[in-house]
Amino acid sequence: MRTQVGIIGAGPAGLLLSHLLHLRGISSVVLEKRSRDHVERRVRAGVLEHGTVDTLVQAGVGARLLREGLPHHGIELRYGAESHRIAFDQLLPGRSITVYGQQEVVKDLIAARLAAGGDIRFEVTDVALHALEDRPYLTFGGERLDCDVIAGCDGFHGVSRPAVPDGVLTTYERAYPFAWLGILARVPPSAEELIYARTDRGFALHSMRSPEVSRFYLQVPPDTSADDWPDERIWAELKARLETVPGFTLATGEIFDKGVTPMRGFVTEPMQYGRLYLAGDAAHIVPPTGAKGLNLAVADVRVLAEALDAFFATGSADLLDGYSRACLKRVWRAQHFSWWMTTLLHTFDTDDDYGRRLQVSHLDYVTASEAAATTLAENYVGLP
Ligand code: RFL
Ligand code: PHB
Repeated sequence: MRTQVGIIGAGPAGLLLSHLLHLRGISSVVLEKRSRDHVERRVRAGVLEHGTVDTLVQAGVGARLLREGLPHHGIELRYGAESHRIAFDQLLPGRSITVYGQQEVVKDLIAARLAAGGDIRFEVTDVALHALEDRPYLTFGGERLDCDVIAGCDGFHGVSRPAVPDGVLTTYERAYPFAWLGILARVPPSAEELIYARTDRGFALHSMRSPEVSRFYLQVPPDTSADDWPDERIWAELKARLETVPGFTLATGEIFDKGVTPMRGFVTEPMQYGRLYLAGDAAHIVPPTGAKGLNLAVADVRVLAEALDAFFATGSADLLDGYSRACLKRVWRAQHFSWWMTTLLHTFDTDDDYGRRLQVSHLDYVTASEAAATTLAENYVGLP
């Protein structure tokens, strides 16, 4: 078998890359180790930056997103007995975010690829990368796929990054001493916008998926299992962390999805080796507080698709050679923003009163100063 671009991973990065290449007349095959059903049900991100929405719409896969996605023009920061709105629409006229589940983006991309005759292999086993320096090929389940280029879009735990010889990549990492417990509940959202809440009991986030489904996150100890959190305990803790301002009551309902996510920042440099290009979580991850992971994956493959277009059209590898450099600027901005949001809102050490006062002072500043609020807003909706 032969294709121009062998893509490992049918997450947002791999699927969007395959679609963008198809629009440019470049062939690809996507190899995914999980089933289609599993990939389409995996509950993850929910916030799409302005530029991510533009990319999906321009690529012709945004019809349902425009119909069902929830445009948001601000977020709420809640701490002490105060709640403040960061008004994107006033600070950055014309820029907003859209709340639309990552698995819906994945479903839309899979449907578009299959409708166009795209080749996605689900449930493949033993994917391995070979001859990355010059004539790359992939093997899987007893088959061989020759390609000009390999795109490693297989997430943080994939096989692409470890296929690079030792000593080539430098990695940068930050671990956090807590995790997030995320749930989906069949209950209308209790507020129209996302609420990021800092409390002495830890961080909580109120988000949503639709007028009928709410999404919540709680800061929890890193070694927690979802089994430690029966529904009553989750609602009690969410109420304790979110019902902190007069007049706000949290509506509760049936919880139908629960998961624990570790919090980590990670970057690999460069994001390429020979004919292998890493994109999305395979190359970098962020703690979810800034809602940047999916958006970075989209930004990477936008750059990669253009570089591959130039490569196949003219034979010039200039853009491909500069792929990493072009992506890493945005990657590090997102790392910093995600670290900053995480530091601002989470409890690190319950005995650290000095640290707590610094957080509150910083929140007072962000909510009182237009300059500080604009910094948050422009990073949150996404830099150009
Ligand atoms: P993915 O989505 O992990 O997809 C990788 C795919 O590769 C497959 N794979 C393999 N296939 C073949 N062979 C192998 N050996 C393979 N190993 C792995 C996997 O099965 C999978 O299908 O990576 P991608 O495409 O780079 O996309 C990245 C995003 O998924 C991720 O950054 C976001 O979900 C992060 N994230 C958020 N990002 C946002 O932009 N906004 C948010 O609001 C947001 N919230 C979140 C998040 C991530 C979370 N979790 C659970 C990690 C909230 C949470 C709770
Ligand atoms: C979500 O809705 O899943 C979500 C929203 C904001 C974040 C992270 C996740 O920062």
